[in-house]
Amino acid sequence: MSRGNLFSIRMRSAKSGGHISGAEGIYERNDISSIVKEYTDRALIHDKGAADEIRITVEELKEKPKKISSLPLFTLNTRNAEAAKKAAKAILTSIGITERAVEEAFGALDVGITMRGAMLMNIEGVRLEPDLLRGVRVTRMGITQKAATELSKKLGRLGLNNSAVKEALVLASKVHKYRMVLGELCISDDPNYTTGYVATRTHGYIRLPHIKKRGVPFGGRAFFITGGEVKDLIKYLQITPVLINNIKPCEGVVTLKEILERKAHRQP
Ligand code: PML
Ligand code: MG
Repeated sequence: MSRGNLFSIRMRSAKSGGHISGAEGIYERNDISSIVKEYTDRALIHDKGAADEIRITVEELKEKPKKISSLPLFTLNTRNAEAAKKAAKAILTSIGITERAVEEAFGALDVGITMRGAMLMNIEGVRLEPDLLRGVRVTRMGITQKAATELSKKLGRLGLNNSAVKEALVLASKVHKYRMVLGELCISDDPNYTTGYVATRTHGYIRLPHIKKRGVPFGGRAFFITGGEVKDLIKYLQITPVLINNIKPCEGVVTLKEILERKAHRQP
């Protein structure tokens, strides 16, 4: 990704007005037609049903992307939704997010509405995004070809080389680069995808298997944020182009205790 201008390619699809899927990346001009095909195919065969509306945006970036590393990735051995929630709570409260906020986030992700974007919550659980129905969609992020190959290799060793993991890791890595964001909770809205994650700058990206029961067609993301200008944060999340060019370790299954203890040895 060195020569020529870069393009943000974004897709979102809907059925009867409801959100079905989204995908996003930063690519070179030569890749545009194959990516548009890939995103269209994906929208047409989604587990949530075939979309009746697919919107694809191809836009040249006016700004050079900021290059960042991915968050390190871990998986916990959570066996059911209760264990996943307990682990999410332990990790998120260890950095100052209140238990109430984590409860609020789980509650809001469970009401049966899938927002297009993420919720923004302060550490007390108060919603701060200007549009409570749409949320804030993170856009203009991607991964260099070299880093993508490296990530596929590392995830492949763990049997995790799929687009759900890769795209969520890229998104979370962009989000957590911004200091105002303390933590994230994500539950997939795909009915067949039951692994969610929490992320923080100190702990990394921690996958939580069985966070929801198979067949549940809703989910979403909550970002827990601390003091600062919400409009600057939204501008960063939506507008600032970010490219992952370095991959941090991707580890297999670890214990919650290890995650909580490792925190102390990491640079925030
Ligand atoms: C989604 O795209 O709906 C969210 C995917 C979360 C991926 C969690 C993981 O397996 O790491
Ligand atoms: Mg999804």
